[in-house]
Amino acid sequence: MTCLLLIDLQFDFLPGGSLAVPEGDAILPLLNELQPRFDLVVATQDWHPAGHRSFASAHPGRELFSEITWQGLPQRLWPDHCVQGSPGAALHPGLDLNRIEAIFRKGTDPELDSYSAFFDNGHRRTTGLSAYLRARGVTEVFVAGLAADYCVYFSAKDARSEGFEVTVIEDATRGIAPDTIAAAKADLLAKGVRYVQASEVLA
Ligand code: VGL
Ligand code: ZN
Repeated sequence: MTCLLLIDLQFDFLPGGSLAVPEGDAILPLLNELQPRFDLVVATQDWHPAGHRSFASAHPGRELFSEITWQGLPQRLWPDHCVQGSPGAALHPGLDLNRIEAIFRKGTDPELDSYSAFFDNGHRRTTGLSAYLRARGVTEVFVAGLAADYCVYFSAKDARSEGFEVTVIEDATRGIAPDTIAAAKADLLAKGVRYVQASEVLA
């Protein structure tokens, strides 16, 4: 069983959103074309309560995009984004939702960030995604969406450490910055994650 895991295709991560990933909207048609090639399609939503600790606005005097230590973990300070129920948190209508069997929400703990679809950044709590995928007989997870250097990266890393075969569909992702995109790819390749282009999946 193969699963396509579609990460955080929400207005706030797309051009015009508060934490826009460059060209994030360019991958939507490709993601729709890819979906029928998989046994199962699952999506995630970054879903923060207002005033979330990953927001720079929750740390007066700290600079936007700077990195602090919070609860013993490195924490980058983001613009307010994906606030629960806000328009920016909605999945983009350009993404075909009909084949998506489940949507896993993450980042709901007000004090702790969660880049990965599987665990919060401290690996303190599971989202239940691993158990769900295993119960559905999934052995191979393909990851696509946003952002290549944060939520796609951490989701692929956790999927691998949870024992799944993992592939990142590289041209079906976009990232925030070239240096962190490259570092994420190098680390995932070293951990046994495969990288392919969408044309290889569609062939
Ligand atoms: C993400 C930063 C903060 C992501 C989520 O979806 O990659 N990045 N929250
Ligand atoms: Zn977030």
